[in-house]
Amino acid sequence: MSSIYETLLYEVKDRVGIITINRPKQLNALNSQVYRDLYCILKQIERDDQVSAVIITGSGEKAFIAGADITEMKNMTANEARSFAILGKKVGIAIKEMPQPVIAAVNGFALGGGLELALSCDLILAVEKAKFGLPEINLGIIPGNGGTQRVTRLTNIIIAKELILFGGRINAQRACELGLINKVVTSEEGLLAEAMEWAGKLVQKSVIALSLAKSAINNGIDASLETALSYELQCFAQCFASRDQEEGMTAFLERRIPVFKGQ
Ligand code: CO8
Repeated sequence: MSSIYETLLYEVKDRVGIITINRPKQLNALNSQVYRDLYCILKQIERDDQVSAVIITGSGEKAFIAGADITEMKNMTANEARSFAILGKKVGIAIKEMPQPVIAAVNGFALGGGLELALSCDLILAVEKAKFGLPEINLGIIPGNGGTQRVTRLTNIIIAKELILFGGRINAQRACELGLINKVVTSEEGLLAEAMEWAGKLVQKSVIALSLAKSAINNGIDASLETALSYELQCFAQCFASRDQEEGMTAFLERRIPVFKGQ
């Protein structure tokens, strides 16, 4: 595995781009450089038609990401904190807007900005020992990269308040029961294999249909039902401008497996 990025490792395997946050000594804490590197790699992948799905994971055995980097944040002014949060927000928007689905493979602690990054992804798998939480309140701050909003939307307002006001941790099983993550993987070694299996299923699909489905869900969620249904309708119609639609339906009628080309 090689990388031109200071804080990340990146490799492509079977059309799946695997990004590993690589600051194991700091439990992969997110400093400005990580956010900048993540933004650049995501923008690079967005344009890469050889990559049809993405996995984000953390290096080392302990943590996915133990939050934003407290050493860097400690002496920030309010203006500097705003600029830092804007960097994080750009990463979330890049994940939302890229056509490829992004899977978070949570290999340990996913705290603060780490949980927020996972929740920006499309799907989340976690090892049994993973711990989730928004401990910002214990540092005299609040979540700043979507925690107050995404946790509330995925669970409900009182669960979000429990997690954010107490700043405690929950285990992977509870996170799954609350609807914060998709699946708990029992063996630690099996996490990347399972993430690759999920990604492997996704790369068989039409990247156009995947991106339109992702867009309809992500953009519809915050709109009124009427507006969201109109947007879904447009996305549905847009599928019919693709060869993949023709291939999918032809393959069905010819009783064969479709070969989608992302066109
Ligand atoms: N920032 C910087 N360094 C960290 C962080 C972090 N978030 N987490 C761990 N480290 C460092 C430790 O300082 C330690 O360094 P050293 O070896 O030099 O002393 C090393 O990683 C190992 O950590 P521990 O010794 O603490 O390991 P433990 O196994 O004892 O504990 C924990 C693991 C429980 C994960 C513990 O490290 C911990 O509580 N970490 C901090 C968790 C936290 O509070 N996270 C939230 C940070 S605030 C935040 O995320 C705001 C997000 C806003 C985003 C807005 C901008 C986009």
